[in-house]
Amino acid sequence: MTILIPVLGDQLSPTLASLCDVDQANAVVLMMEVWDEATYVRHHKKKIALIFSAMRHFADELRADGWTVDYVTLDADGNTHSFTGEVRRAVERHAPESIRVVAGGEYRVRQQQDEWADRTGLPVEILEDDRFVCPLPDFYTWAQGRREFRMEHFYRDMRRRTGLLMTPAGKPVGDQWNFDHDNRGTPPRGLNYPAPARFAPDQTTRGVLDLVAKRFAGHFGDLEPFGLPVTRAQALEALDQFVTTALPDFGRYQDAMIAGQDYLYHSSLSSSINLGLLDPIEVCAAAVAAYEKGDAPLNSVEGFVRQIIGWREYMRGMYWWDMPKFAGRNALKAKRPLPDFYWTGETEMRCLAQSVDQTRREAYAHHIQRLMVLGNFAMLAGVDPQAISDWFLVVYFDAYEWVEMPNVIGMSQFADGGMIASKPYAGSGAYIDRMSDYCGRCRYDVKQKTGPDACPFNALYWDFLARHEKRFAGNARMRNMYATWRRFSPERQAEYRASAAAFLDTLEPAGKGWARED
Ligand code: FAD
Ligand code: DLZ
Ligand code: SF4
Repeated sequence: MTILIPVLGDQLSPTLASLCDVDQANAVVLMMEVWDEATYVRHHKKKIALIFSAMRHFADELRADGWTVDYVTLDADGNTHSFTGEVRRAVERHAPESIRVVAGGEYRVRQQQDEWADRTGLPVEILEDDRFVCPLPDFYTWAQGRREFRMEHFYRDMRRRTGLLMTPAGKPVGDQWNFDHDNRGTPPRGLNYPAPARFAPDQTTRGVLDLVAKRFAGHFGDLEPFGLPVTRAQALEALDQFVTTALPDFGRYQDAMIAGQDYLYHSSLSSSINLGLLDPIEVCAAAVAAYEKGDAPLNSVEGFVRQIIGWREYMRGMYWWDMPKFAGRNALKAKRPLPDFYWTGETEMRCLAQSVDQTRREAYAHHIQRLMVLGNFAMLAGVDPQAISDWFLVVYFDAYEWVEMPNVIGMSQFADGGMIASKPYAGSGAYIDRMSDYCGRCRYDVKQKTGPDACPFNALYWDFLARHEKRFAGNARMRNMYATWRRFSPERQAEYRASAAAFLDTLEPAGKGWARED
């Protein structure tokens, strides 16, 4: 009774549901490098190398554990380029009686899995992905009938469900659910910033780097140097290093941005968590253990745990709750093409140039760079949400549609009309200046409001509010901003709008073919 177990590229967990309670002797694990997945958007070179290298290492580990693994490399003879084609070929090779697979993380992949029974003539068991804290049916129960969704309410349920940072009496540790107000610090100059753990490529990774250099030369981003964790052992080492060196200050400096400091106190563990190398609960437990030993303060640990069992789970739930409609949402009717500098980094706006450059080198930018620089600019400029969503999906090493899309379409662009966030994350130059050291050496003056030398974020911010006054003026959280706008004289308002229009006119649209094949 042979059973075929396809394991997808982001399912690299030894405890994966499809690998549990199976007789190894009668099972074949199928892993596939497929062209369609590497090119449906033209992912950053480093991201493809990360996924292929982690897949190859995971296959070796399964073999060492006694599994039979059929691993199809990208350039294997006869590779059909698609999951479904490879599953059919594997059925011909192994003549299994059934197929067992964990549900794909992305809507597109899940639709393909639904066709496998018809396409192979075999029974296909699709298992719930239990590597998340909140099973999807529970999320739907939570969401059903709510007039509005708020992460904070959901997060409290997740704290109760996991028991993380809860007292035996069922109260939040520290008598507060959320310590975000302590998390707005700017690091003093000259700190010794911690660096995340990085690893020299071994022979397997070298092979993948050669393959990616050859086959994906035209994709965005630098392939080397490459040092991301590609095995569970490396990911555990990176977790340990983060907890010891960066977690204590994670909370305080969570929103800060410093030129040349790519990671600051962030963990960069999203690549490992999203691949399945680390379990989200074990990551949170390591942070909570540091708090309990007195090695990290509560504001840092609570903030970190909230990102994982709060935001990460909430985003996944919202994606599945609203797909496929979510992908096409455009509540603000934005239609500007993506500016070219998102790919080239060629802009005199230093905050954007720095963030794009770092993204090109590392396939990484931290949350505030993504939200308040790269995302904020696109929303203020009225960029088509699908175009900016494609960009985010291409460029980050942790980007899979289930987490990228709600963060971009929802949180950063407000294209979902407020399902995910209660107000748009819009900020002027003053916000970026407060949270970063970018402005000091920028060609634009952050203090000037209009004119050719003024920071473009300033006029764009007011222009955005003016464009969407009807929608947002009644929003209690935006009332003060609209009160300020209305206090400006009509001439001043016109100056802001003209300054924004003049700047928008200078934007070059991106060349074709960066994100998707033409
Ligand atoms: P840390 O700051 O160290 O946070 C710890 C962990 O919390 C992360 O590793 C991640 O697993 C989780 N986390 C934090 N914030 C979020 C969030 N908003 N949603 C989901 N998980 C979160 N995250 C992705 O994993 N993939 C994406 O494609 C992605 N795209 C984003 C796009 C935009 C516009 C924005 C605003 C955010 C996006 N995020 C995405 C969320 C967040 O920015 C990244 O998870 C984070 O920057 C990863 O870096 P880190 O591991 O150093 O995070
Ligand atoms: C992102 C990605 C890439 C680049 N390549 C592969 C691949 O060759 N094989 C694979 O199994 N998965 C890959 N992935 C991840 C998928 O696109 C997709 O996100 C997951 O399969 C969803 O569970
Ligand atoms: Fe960015 Fe404006 Fe600051 Fe320049 S002045 S770095 S454009 S926020």
